Amino acid sequence: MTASPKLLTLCLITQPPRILLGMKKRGFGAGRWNGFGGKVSPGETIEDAAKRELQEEAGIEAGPLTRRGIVEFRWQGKPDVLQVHVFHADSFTGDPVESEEMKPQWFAIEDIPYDEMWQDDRYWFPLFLAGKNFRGSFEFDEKDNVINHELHETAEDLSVAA
Ligand code: 6U4
Repeated sequence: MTASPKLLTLCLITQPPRILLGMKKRGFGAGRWNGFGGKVSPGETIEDAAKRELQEEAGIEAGPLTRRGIVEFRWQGKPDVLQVHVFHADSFTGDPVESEEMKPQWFAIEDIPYDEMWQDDRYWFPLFLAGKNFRGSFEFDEKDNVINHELHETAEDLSVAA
């Protein structure tokens, strides 16, 4: 049986030629570079959660956020489904600061450290970076290797709440 998906956010700031990523220091995904985000709290909109997590983890306030992708993750033999809503901002206020959860760092977009990120990122980041909207679904084995995936660009306006 498939459980109802858990809603999470992931926020990426780009200011070409650079992108802001954070090293996750603890909890789920620790040791990987990623965007900033986490679980949507009860009663909170997904976009408000994206803003809150960016503030909590990187100490910055997002400018206008655009939802660009919806990606589902599942693990072989486990019922949980994570539905991650991927947001983009190209402006923010404040200076990125290290939090208990994340260590922010700017990377050149051409040097994104895919080998130290979730494996799915190398599939959908190119669509994200090309300005496309996308939907996808990834299945991992117990070592977090991608064993199945589906990914497509979508013409849907994802900025409108589903
Ligand atoms: P709180 O409630 O703050 O403890 P938090 O622990 O921050 O929540 P967490 O760690 O569950 O939330 O959030 C996980 C973060 O990792 C979210 O931003 C979504 C992201 N994430 C999860 N699986 C991912 C994957 N396969 N690829 C990816 N990001 C993923 O790029």
